[in-house]
Amino acid sequence: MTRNIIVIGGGGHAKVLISILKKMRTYQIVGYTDLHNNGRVLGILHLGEDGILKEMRMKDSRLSAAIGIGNTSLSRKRMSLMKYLEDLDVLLPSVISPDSVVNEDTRFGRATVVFDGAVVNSGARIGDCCIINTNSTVEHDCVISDNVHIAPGASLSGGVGIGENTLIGTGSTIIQNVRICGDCVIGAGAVVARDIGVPGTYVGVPAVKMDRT
Ligand code: JB2
Repeated sequence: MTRNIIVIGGGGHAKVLISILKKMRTYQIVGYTDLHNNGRVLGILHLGEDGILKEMRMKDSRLSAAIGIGNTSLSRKRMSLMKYLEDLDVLLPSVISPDSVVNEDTRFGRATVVFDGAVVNSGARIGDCCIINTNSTVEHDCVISDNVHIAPGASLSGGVGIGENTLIGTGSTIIQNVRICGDCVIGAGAVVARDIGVPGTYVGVPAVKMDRT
């Protein structure tokens, strides 16, 4: 039986999420919420702002939502939106593209999304509200904390650990068993070969901390 789902946000990230939800055929997409009316997004209507969810939840005890905001400047907001939705008792399923590869013995938290072409290998543990973006790789036994964004094409070798709120940039590479603490930004194309224990922005090959962070 299909369930009703609301997409939170109506930008580019939401557009990709909507196309994946359509492919899954598990959910009926009722509409999207956004501060602005961006018009129809892949045919999906703007419902209004997030406040509308309270009324919708009262009418539908199994109402689900998927957070479709990936903008790095709104990363903290993703977590506060998740809390808001939890308080409303809205269901927050993980959304896993049928065109990703997710192997046996993997776990995903609430409101986590896995986009097309991503590979998540056995033993990986992924927290709440994470984005495993297009064509990224999370190898065996990686442990990813809450609100981590693995950007398109990034590659995590086996046994990597990532702390909360960290962004692993597009096309970057994290060598096996490396630990990266929370609140880091790993720049696009960087290669991280050693543990990072201090929050900040790290760029280059091998990745080094930028002075101003
Ligand atoms: O509190 C909010 C809120 N704050 C901003 N509630 C809701 N429901 N929506 C909110 N928004 C909306 O999120 C903004 O009004 C905007 O329409 C949307 C964010 O869209 P934007 O195009 O800025 O980013 P995005 O998150 O869709 O995509 C970014 O991140 C992806 C990972 C882009 O950088 C993409 O290129 C990238 N792939």
